[in-house]
Amino acid sequence: MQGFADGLDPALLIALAVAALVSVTLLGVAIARLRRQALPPPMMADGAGQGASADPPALDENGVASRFFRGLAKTRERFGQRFFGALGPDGKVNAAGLQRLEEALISADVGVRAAQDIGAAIQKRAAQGATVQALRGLLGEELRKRIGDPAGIAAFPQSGPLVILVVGVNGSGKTTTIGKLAARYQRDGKKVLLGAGDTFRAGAIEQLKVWGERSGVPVVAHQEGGDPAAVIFDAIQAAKARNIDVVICDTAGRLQAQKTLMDELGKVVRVMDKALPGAPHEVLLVLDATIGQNALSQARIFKEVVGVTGVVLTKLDGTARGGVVVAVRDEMGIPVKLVGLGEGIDDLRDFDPDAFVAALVGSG
Ligand SMILES: Nc1nc2c(ncn2[C@@H]2O[C@H](COP(=O)(O)OP(=O)(O)OP(=O)(O)O)[C@@H](O)[C@H]2O)c(=O)[nH]1
Ligand SMILES: [Mg+2]
Repeated sequence: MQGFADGLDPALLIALAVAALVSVTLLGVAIARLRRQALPPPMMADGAGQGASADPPALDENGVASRFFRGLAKTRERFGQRFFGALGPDGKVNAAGLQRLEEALISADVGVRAAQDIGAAIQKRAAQGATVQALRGLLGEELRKRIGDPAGIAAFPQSGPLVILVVGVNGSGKTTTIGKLAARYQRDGKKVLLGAGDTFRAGAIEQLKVWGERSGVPVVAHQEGGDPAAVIFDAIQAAKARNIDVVICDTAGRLQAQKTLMDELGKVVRVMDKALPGAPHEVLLVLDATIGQNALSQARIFKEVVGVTGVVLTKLDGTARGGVVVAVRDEMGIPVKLVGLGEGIDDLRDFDPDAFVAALVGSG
C-alpha cells in the first residue's frame, strides 16, 4: 500500500502551500478590518461651524436648536468668516475692521440700517476693551432685539374653521409650505382641508393634490383656468359643512408687477370674508430667503394688497442670506412665523428667535 504523501505530485504540494499562504493573508486583512470598525469614528468636521466657532447644541437631532444650527450653516459661515474675521486677534476693531463688519452684516442681508447700527455698537464696546467673546454676545443681543418676540399662527376661532391664505411670488415655496403645514396640523389631530387656488399654472392643482395625498388631506379643486376666488369660496363652504378645523388655501405665484394677478388676490380675500366672516384669519406671505433684500420689496407690495399677517421664510437651508429674517421684522414690522429648513415634509419649523440667533453667532 502506498502512503498518502507518496502519491502526491510536488507541483500539487506547492499549489497547496500557496493556497494556505493566501488564506492566512486574507484572514489577516479581515481581522484588521474588524479592528478598524471597532475603533470610534473619526471626528466629523462640521464645516458649518467653522466660521463662528459655534458648537452645535447638545440636543437631539431633531430638536429646534439642532435643526436651526444645521439649517443655518451657510449664513453662519458667512457671519463667522467675515464678521469675526474682521476683528483683530485681540478683538479690537479699527476703522477698516468696522467697515468690514458692516459689509459682513449687509452681505448676510440684515439690512443697511441695522448693519450700521450694530457695527457702531460693536465698535463702541470694542473701544472699551471688550473681548471677542463679549462682542459675539453683543452681536447676538443686537440681532435678537431686532427680531422681536416669537409669533405663532393665528389661534383657532371660536366657531368654524381656521382659514389660512398662502401668497407669494412664483417658486417661493407656497405649495411645499402648505403640504408641510397640512401634515403638521394633521399630526396634531386636526382635520385639514386644502383649497387649490392656483388655477393659473399648469400642474399646480396636481402638485397640491400630491401633497394632500401624502398626509391624507382632502383637496377642493376646480379646473385649471377657473376663478380662484370661486374655488376658495367652495373650499371654505365644504370645510364648514364637514366640520374641518383648518383650511389652507394655495394661490398662484405672481410677480408683484402683475397688476391683474395682484387685483385678483384682493378679490380672493374679499370673497373669503363672504364665505366666512373674519376669514382669512392668517395671510402667510412665503418669501424665498435666497433672494435676500428683494424679499423686502415683495413684502411691501403684498402687505399693501392683502394685509399680510406673517411671513414664512423658505430655503433658509440653502442660503447665506438668512440675516433677511432681521430685515423683514425690523424694516417691515411683519413677524416671521415659520421657516423652511429643507424640502422634506418635516422641514417646516416655528420660527424661534433664540435658536436662530444662537445658530448664527453661537451661544458663547
Ligand atoms: N431647500 C429648500 N427648498 C424648498 C423649501 N421650500 C420649498 N422648496 C423648493 O422650492 C421649489 C418651489 O416650491 P413650490 O412649493 O412649488 O413653490 P410655489 O411658490 O408653490 O411655486 P409656484 O406654484 O410656481 O408659484 C420646490 O423645488 C421646493 O421643493 C425649503 O425650505 N428649502
Ligand atoms: Mg405652487
